[in-house]
Amino acid sequence: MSPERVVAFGPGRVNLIGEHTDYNDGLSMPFAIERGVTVTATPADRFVVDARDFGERDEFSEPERADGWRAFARGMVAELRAAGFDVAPAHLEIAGDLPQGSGLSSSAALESALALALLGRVPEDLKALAQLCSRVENDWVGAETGLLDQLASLMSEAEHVLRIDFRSLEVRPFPLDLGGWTLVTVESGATHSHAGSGYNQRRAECRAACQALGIASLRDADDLSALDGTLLKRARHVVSENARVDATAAALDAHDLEAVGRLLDASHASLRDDYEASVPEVEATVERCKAAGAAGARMVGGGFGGSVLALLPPGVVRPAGALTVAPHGPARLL
Ligand code: GAF
Repeated sequence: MSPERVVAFGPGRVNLIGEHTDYNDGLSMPFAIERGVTVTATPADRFVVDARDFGERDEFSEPERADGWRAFARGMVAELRAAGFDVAPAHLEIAGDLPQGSGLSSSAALESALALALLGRVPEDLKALAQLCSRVENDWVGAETGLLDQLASLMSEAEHVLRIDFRSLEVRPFPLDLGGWTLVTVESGATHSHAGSGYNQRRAECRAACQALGIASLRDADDLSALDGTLLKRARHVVSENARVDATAAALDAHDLEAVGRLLDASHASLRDDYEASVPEVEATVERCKAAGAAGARMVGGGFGGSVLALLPPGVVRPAGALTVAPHGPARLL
């Protein structure tokens, strides 16, 4: 770290479409939003981490295991060092305007801000950094999440969604031209944590479906007839969601936002019925958005709570509590 004070910002993300596809070698279309997490680092004798938003502190010299929010900074120091980076002790102050557990990826926002603050620079290989952030979440925090949120937080571009192919790891910016339409998120009021939700169980079910089909990943699945029950439903969601990402790209190309709305609705129905990742608060929020005139509305992120993303045609009044979201730039030093 440079001897001076470093301030780093990591944005949260919204995923336009392509949910629970990242750990299945599939397709997604996320973008970074304006809100996120800021980490201020100043040199110190040992690591002191202040979580300003909830008034808690962690202190350590060498990173050992810890629960909850403490696992992030400890894991980040350990993983950066394991990757060969020189990370000096620092006082880290964390603050943000992204509600925790809202499904807008406060975790990846924190990870990318911590990484840049501890490094004091933006490294060249952002995909490798995304993978490192993901290891922090998998191995230290205990959530078996994929790479979606970290790639979105670290590689987004203003006015673009990222079209990500998780098999090739190709990340391609794709213009998001909504004309007079707007995207909003509405918190359902049910907060979630990946480590404590059904998320890890869904991953295990996808692995079991692959085993039953004799394939390496659900990206390779075409014939699902060997499956039934729960595994059939999980695999059907992943296969149909990948197709919806392609269809959304085509609809955006054709400036057909009504079609994008229908695809958001179909994504939600699949997440609710096949992936069984919804909860009553999310259902009520989707209904509220649709009743307000949204062309499409769906749960965003891992589910089991969190926020709903809605696409509003021109002239539709934003539902109460809605936050307008648009693609912003990636994690950066301020
Ligand atoms: C969460 C995870 F962190 C992502 O990796 C992704 O799986 C997403 O849920 C669902 O698409 O945000």
